[in-house]
Amino acid sequence: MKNPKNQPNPKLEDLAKNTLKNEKKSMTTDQGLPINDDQNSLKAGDRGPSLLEDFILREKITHFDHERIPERIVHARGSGAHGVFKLHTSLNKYTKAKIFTEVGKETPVFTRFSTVAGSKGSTDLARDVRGFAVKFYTEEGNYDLVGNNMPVFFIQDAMKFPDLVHAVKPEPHNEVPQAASAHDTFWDFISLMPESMHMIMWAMSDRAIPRSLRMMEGFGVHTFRFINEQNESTFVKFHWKPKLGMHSVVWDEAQKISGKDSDFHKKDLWDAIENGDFPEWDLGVQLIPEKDEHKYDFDLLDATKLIPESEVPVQLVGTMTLNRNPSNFFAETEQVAFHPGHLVPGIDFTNDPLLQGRLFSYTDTQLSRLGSPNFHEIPINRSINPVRNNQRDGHMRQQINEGVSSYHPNTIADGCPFQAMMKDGGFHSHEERVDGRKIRTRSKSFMDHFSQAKLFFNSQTKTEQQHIINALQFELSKVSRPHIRENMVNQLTNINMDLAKAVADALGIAVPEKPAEPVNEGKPADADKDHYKPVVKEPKTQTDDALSIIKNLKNATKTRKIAFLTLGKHDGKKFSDLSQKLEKAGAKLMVVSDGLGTLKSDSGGEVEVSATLFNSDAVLFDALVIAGGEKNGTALLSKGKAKEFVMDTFNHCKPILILSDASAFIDELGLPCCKGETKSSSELFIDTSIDAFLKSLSKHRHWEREELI
Ligand code: HDE
Repeated sequence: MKNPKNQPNPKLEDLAKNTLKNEKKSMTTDQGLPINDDQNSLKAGDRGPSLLEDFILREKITHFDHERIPERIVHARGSGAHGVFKLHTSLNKYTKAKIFTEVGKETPVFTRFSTVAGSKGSTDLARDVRGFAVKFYTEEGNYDLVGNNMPVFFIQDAMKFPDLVHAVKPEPHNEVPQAASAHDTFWDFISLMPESMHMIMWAMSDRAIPRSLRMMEGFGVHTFRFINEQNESTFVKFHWKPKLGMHSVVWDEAQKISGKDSDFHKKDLWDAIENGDFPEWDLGVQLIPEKDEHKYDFDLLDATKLIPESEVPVQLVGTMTLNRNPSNFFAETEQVAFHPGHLVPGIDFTNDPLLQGRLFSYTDTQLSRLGSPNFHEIPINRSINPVRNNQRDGHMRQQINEGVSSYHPNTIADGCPFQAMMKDGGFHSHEERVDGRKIRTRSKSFMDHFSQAKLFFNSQTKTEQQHIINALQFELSKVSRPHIRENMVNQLTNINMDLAKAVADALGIAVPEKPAEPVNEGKPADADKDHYKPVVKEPKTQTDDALSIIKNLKNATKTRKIAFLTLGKHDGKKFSDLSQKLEKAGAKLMVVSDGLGTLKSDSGGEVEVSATLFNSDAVLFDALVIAGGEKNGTALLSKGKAKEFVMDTFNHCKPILILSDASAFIDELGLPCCKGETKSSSELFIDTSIDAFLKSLSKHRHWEREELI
């Protein structure tokens, strides 16, 4: 099914009004004057100087000169899509927000995924947190859930955000490295901030290198509040769970994809939507009654903590489907302005000091990025509930307010616009009781920095733990100042001694016998030392399976891309069997050869080549089929690129299917699993039947192969 691209989502006609199709009409200047010559500037004589009078040239060049707007300070690189959110379970006991109470209701959404550290043109496959921001266009106004693909954050208080971002961004003297945390300033900062340790476990895990934006979870991160009709509050954490399950790439693959196709995620999302494979996520909530605020061994206001799903299960309430690509990247994905403070009645904040700071930052940043307090009038940001207030004028104002009254109260306009009663949807902040001293400090309940880092590490499979170790080894090996590496290893000793030792060994440094005294420089100059002393303790829950990707594998083959590598005549019957079975499983078989065009099979049939060994690469596919036929085997062997293709697929633990007798080729490559063994024993890693191959495809990767590499 093709995406019905020109059908706007319900209630977004407003956006559509601003679109301009390429019609068969003449071009005009910005003033609507038809242009006769768009090729030549106005000159004094045919070889003479250009004339200042040329208003057409000046308008065109001036507009061009001003095409760029400042990129986002963080989350600059993004990919967006339109869709709908459909509720299947009412939460009306907890919230009056209509998006979460009216079962069956479809709310239009625009979702933007992003990396955090890199600039707008940086690679999609950076090891990084991913932004996961959803704008719900509700009848009660826009609601933005501006989250990430990891449920916790690096810091506890907004005050430290500029420091964190300065540390991870390219170093200021030479603007290096781009979109990478593997450098001194990042690890210098982190090694002094034990509160970052839990997030570091996530950021060094495979979550930071997703296979696809469609295959990652999303989280609201902070604890929010739901408010019901009785004005009762319930704490809530938001989760997005991808229907395709989670899937990540390996680090070597990520680095290669960054070179081969740095738009890998952007294109993957776009293509899936164009092909009608609409990505879907279930929205889940963890609900915590107000009375349980202090029940946990961590503070609900601390954004470096999650609530284990084993303690508070996630209840799924609805599904988001992304079903339409933007028509114009700049107009929609670039100009969309999210803000955690874009709320609807029934949802409110908590006093999480990270969230509180964000409530200031997002409007402020739009002012410099989009240039005007009228950024809400840009089509992608418009509320579908008409905007009526006494805010006026400013740069690029679109709305034409009629009448003479621009104040409230008034009699001249019959008191309009009037304030909405709460029963009619007027927003009313939750009346939380607050009294305290004016004080710049952090609650003592925020000082346990290691227990959830331990919980995360303990909850991973051996393979995933090894990936975390590998990531830390890689990152810290790029740090040039030895003391930073040592500081970091010392912090790691408080998470897990084996982890610290494995990292230290790779860095050639000694690891302390027992956990080192954790350093905390994230404290005021005159701080009471005991107050800020990190509490090192064991997590109450020892493991939580929800934290592992591998333990939550969904047998998903849908939208997987499989390379069919052939250079000679392939077995036509096997090819069609295979492509039919894969198609049934929702996967796509793509022929890779040494040139484009069509290839003949041994039975005379023809197949179209999708990619070549030179314009593509193994890292851009999920699995590999090596076509059979003796000639094919010899031909493959003669190509270094073909060998590299197979080796990479093998080393990245992806399923490989060898059709009939390409075995000479495999023997020659000397893949560890096959060396000196008979062909049949190699089945452990290389499947030989289509059904077995499909099964291994749904498992994503053969991690056991990593031990052989
Ligand atoms: Fe953001 N963040 N952030 N952030 N953030 C921005 O807003 C900020 C934080 C997140 O696709 C900026 O429009 C502060 C946590 C996403 O457009 C800026 C703090 C989480 C996006 C900003 C945080 C996020 C942003 C930059 C610490 C996960 C991209 C451009 C108090 C819950 C949204 C912009 C998009 C973007 C500030 C921490 C998520 C500068 C001050 C925690 C997904 O305003």
